[in-house]
Amino acid sequence: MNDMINVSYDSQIPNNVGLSSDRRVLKALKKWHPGYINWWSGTIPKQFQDANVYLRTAVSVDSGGWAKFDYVKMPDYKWGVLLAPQVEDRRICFGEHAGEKAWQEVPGEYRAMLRRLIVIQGDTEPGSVEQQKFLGLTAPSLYDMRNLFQVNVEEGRHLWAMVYLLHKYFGADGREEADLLLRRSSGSEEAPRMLGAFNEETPDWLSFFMFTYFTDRDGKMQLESLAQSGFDPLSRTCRFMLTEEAHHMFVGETGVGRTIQATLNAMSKAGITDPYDINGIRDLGVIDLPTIQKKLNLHYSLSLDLFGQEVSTNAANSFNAGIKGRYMEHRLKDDHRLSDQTYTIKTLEDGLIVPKIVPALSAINMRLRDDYVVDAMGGINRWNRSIKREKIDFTLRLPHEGFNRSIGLFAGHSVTPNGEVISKSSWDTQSVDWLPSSDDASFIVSLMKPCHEVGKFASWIAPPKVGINNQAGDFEYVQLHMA
Ligand code: BYC
Ligand code: FE
Ligand code: FE
Repeated sequence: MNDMINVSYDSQIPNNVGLSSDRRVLKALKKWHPGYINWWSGTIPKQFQDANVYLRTAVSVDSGGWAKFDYVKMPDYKWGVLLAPQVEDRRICFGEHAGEKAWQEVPGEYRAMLRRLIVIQGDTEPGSVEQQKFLGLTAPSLYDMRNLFQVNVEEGRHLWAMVYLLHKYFGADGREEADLLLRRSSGSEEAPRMLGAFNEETPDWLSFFMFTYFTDRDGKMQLESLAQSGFDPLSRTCRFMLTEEAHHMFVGETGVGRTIQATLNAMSKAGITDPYDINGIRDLGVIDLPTIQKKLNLHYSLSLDLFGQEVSTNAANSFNAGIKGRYMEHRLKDDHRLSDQTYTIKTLEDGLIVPKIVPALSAINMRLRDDYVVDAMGGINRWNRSIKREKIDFTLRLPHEGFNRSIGLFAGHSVTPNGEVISKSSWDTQSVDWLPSSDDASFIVSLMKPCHEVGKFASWIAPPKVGINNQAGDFEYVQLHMA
């Protein structure tokens, strides 16, 4: 059993899938590797490729201690193929195959469906690195710069994880898809990334924190539901990815939290109690809370789009097939087939938002999104507690699910953050109050001055409470100037 846990570094690609004895896949991955390094070097600016970054590397899949921290140059990072240990006699726990043995190979009838989901998952990972590629240049501290690069190398590893599945289980078309994953590019006209949110810009660090809070959390929910998959290698790889994902959301939650804290500290010092004294607050070199709310509105609504249509036959089919389950499927107490159950969604009828009862099977995407909203509330409540502690009269809120949507039942409609349906012309005049305006954007960008001095932080963000791997406050997380 131990060889399932220990990682083999005997070949170029650290792995616990016995790559060295799988000549065919090893060869395919070695062929793919230069293209990957080429993509990485072309994405992350050169000066950071040469820096020593204090990174964690996955060295085992043992839940007790899977990571090792050390200085690494990013192009030398060991992007490995790591799957959670195989569970003996694992059974499919939902859909029409419930109770059957999990598949170790791809069932022919589900090949296209599985490949599509793996490709979509794989496509988001490099997409996010591309979106974040210039942020190193304006990092508010070396601590934050290190966190950015940690997230980036792990998203790179998640791409490897999907590419491994494509090479191992999907033959020639899998190889072709793996190549295409390096060919598409975030925001590109000709070959954009597959899902909307991964073609948006991440122009500043507050966007990065909102992205890792809201969009990486979609990643968590999608990985959780793929971790339920009857296709065992997919399940195992997603389970291990989830251990890394937790840190990405930590970076997001604490990043937004520290931004709020710096604002509160500056307001208190200057004796400002009105959170809407925008100019007074901005003059202090911090981001006012209403603007933070607008950034939240934007990234939340973009992330809701990632759950797909509220009513989806794709989702029903992949649930029936045992390919993609619900969040925590194994803990749910029902028949796990949903043959005659219902689920309530919201829809628009005659300009009003009303509840609608639909077959539960068709509402799998909606259900996952509802679970996501609950999950996303935790951090919001903690941010609000810190605002309350300073006695500032302001509460951050998640906007209505219909706000600013491009996918699903609300796409093409104008819905306020409070859930009021309004005309297109009212939207056009009022949306500057709800989404970052170009003025907001240029103000935030004006704060994005690099702060690369050891132990120092930019004005707009408070230092973290604890260091990475318990390092002291003056730890040099990134060594930029090499002798
Ligand atoms: N943008 O029936 P529907 C992460 C398409 S994030 C553009 O609802 P389905 C990460 C859809 O493809 C997690 N197109 O589809 C986070 C379909 O097109 P076709 C990524 C969209 O399949 C941060 C059509 O509309 N993983 O890991 O039920 C950093 C009908 O839609 C969008 C996954 O998403 C969109 N937003 O649901 C790094 C898991 N939404 O095929 C990484 C795998 C829908 O009819 N993917 N469409 O031409 C899935 O499970 C599903 O594909 C989706 C969509 C949930 C995304
Ligand atoms: Fe990821
Ligand atoms: Fe992530």
